[in-house]
Amino acid sequence: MSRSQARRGPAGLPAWDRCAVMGVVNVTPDSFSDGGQWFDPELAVKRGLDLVAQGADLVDVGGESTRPGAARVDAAEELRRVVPVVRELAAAGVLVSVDTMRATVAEQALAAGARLVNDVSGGQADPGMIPVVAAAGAPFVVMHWRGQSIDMNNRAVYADVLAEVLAELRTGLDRAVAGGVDPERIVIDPGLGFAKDADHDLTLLAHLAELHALGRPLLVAASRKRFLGRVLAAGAATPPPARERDAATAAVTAIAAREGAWAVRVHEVHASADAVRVARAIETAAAPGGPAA
Ligand code: PMM
Repeated sequence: MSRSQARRGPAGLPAWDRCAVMGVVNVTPDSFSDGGQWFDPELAVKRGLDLVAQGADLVDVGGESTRPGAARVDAAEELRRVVPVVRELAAAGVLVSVDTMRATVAEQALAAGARLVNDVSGGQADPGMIPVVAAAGAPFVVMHWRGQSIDMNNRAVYADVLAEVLAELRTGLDRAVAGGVDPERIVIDPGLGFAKDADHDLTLLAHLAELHALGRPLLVAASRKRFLGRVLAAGAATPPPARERDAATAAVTAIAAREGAWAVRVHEVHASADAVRVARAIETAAAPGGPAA
């Protein structure tokens, strides 16, 4: 599959001629990367609009932290956090994605104007999710996931991480399609940091192009994650904090764009928006009849 074929997005969303940038707004008190910063709904809406001004093509709104060890929030609280923010951003013309493992949250967020359901469990956490997504005809992210965050690090055991993630993603895809989700609307995601240690994440990034074997658009969400902290620590005991990992995140964005990812999911949009545009310009230059021709 060529890079531009691989980059084609899911049915039901606009098409971009480059890797898209999904900005993150976590309406949570406790996310590892930005916990508490956008917990107030007004600030969360403002943040979403700022991310669009910085070049985000979509904004992913979530109300539940999935950091390793995180406990779940209840559904009522998640709804209270997410739905008003989705509604306001959608009303302002923002293309909104909802980051949730709960069918009720997905359903109400779609009714409030969300256009994409980003479920880190790929429909495994809530048996109601796939029917809701199928009935709504919504684009759906199926991420590689082995269980809830509370103990996911215990599941970071692989003989061959690439082969196992590919096989488990294929199972996730099949599960969604069997439940009535249009395959053309499915996006896959290797789930960096979810039941994976830093070496697993790096191995998956080294073989991103092989994930195109699944024939679906690819979302890469490396932003500020632990593996970047470990790389940047370069052997020192303490990694830099999450908010000091944005340049490293933009480096992954450039690589993901080069490898034909459909989109990257990032907390700080500016540098990644630049990176995807530079990657696109280089791709154009490489094509026959490129800019110098
Ligand atoms: N990671 C987080 C949250 N949502 N969604 C997808 N599709 N892929 C991911 O890797 C992913 C995600 C955790 O990061 P955050 O708490 O900083 O948002």
